[in-house]
Amino acid sequence: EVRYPDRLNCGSELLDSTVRRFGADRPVFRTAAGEIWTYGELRAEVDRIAHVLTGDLGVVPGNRVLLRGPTTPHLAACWLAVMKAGAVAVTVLAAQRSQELATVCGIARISHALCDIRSVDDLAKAEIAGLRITTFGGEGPDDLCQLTEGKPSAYEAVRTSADDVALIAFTSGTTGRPKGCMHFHRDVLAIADTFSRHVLKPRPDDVFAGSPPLGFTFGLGGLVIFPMRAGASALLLEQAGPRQLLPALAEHRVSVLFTAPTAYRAMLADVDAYDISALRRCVSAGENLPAATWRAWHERTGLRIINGIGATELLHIFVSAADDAIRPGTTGVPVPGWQARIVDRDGAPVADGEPGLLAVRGPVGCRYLADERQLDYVRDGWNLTGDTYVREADGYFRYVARADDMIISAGYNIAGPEVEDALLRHPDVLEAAVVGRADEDRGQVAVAYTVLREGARRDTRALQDFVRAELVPYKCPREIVFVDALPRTPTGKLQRFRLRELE
Ligand code: 3SK
Repeated sequence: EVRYPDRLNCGSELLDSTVRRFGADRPVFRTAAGEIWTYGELRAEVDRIAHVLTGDLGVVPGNRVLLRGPTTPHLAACWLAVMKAGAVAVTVLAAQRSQELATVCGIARISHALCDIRSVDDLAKAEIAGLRITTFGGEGPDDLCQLTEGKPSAYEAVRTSADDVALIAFTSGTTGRPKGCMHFHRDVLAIADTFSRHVLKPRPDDVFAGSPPLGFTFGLGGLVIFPMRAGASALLLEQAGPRQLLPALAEHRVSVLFTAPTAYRAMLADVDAYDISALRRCVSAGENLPAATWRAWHERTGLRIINGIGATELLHIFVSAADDAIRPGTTGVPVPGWQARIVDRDGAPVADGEPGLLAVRGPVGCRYLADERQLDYVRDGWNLTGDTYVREADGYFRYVARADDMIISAGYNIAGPEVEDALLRHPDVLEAAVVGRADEDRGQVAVAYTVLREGARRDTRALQDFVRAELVPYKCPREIVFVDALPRTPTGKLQRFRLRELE
């Protein structure tokens, strides 16, 4: 169990305490352009911003501050300043547009925004009543760069309670209507002191990098909270697609990588061309990691991907495994500090080997802001993640599907991810998504939306024969639909419901 003092400010813990433990001269953030920020420089900038927030902008503890922009040291500094000022950070994705921003601001009753000058147009267009927008990275008199000038480079963090809300993370899930998840100051540290400390085991000389943006808690944890808790540094990339990641890993000697299964798969095409010998930890989350991708990455790089399941509701990863404990094709075991079990729709435990709903509890819990869906997510103190899983006899948790993604065909259950995994073992297939189509005779049949590797031939029969050779024939997709890309959320999650709408 992780325990914290009653008075706790996570921004101060991550910054001031780390400086005390490791010194101010160590690097904390790097950029693709070669910029390096030390912990001391970061602290000075964070403290100046905190002065602007509480002085010029009149922010008081508990005010909600929207943060928006590409992944940069300045955005991270703004997040830390909001923490130290005792305000509540609402970090949104640079990809979110005016309508979504207006919805988020309405739900979270946001009073202030700190926004990268390059991302301000959509926010300004949303014309949100009562919202005070301050830009950073610009030149005008109202830009943060001007406002911080001359401000003291020391700021005493507000003595927040461990249970004060520190951030509201929005999830639209894979289906729409955003929900705001409130997380406390202690939650921010708890994800570092559970998953990062016990599974990732970072070292102060590690260099972290990855693709998830800071508006997605996968990225906030992997690129800010975990490296800073360990006294390590992070390479913050504004462009972090598979094409940019590989050269960045090589050039900056990255040792810890956070990205999604599709990125690992896409990087396989070019990975041999880069020296990624500094890499020692590869984390995959955000979506199920197909065993085929795990094996291909291992074969090519010798690295064992740390798979994990996390959720915005629970801030970060709660089931995972590292090193020799990894079993490809499973997600892993509950992270120390967490408990997990499989239940049926009434909440009763399900036997090992049988599919059911994943239920977890631990140091972080789901707390939706003013949303009745809280009652579906939390039952009897257990968080129901919406995933169907099997707990194997050895205690490992194996992903089956999102609970509403099971295909039932002539009485047989078909888990889309199992068929996708089989398709991904074919050398021509880059991405696959398998959904159900209504069928008069069978109730549903499986249809596979497939993205081929460049130059591969569209051969439906060959792919169906391949799946039939890998799986029991009733799981073979009735139709293969070839597409250029799969629909995804801005955080990269597959939107199967969009494919189902096409059926
Ligand atoms: O949503 C997810 O899948 C996720 C994964 C890891 C860490 C955090 C999150 C939100």
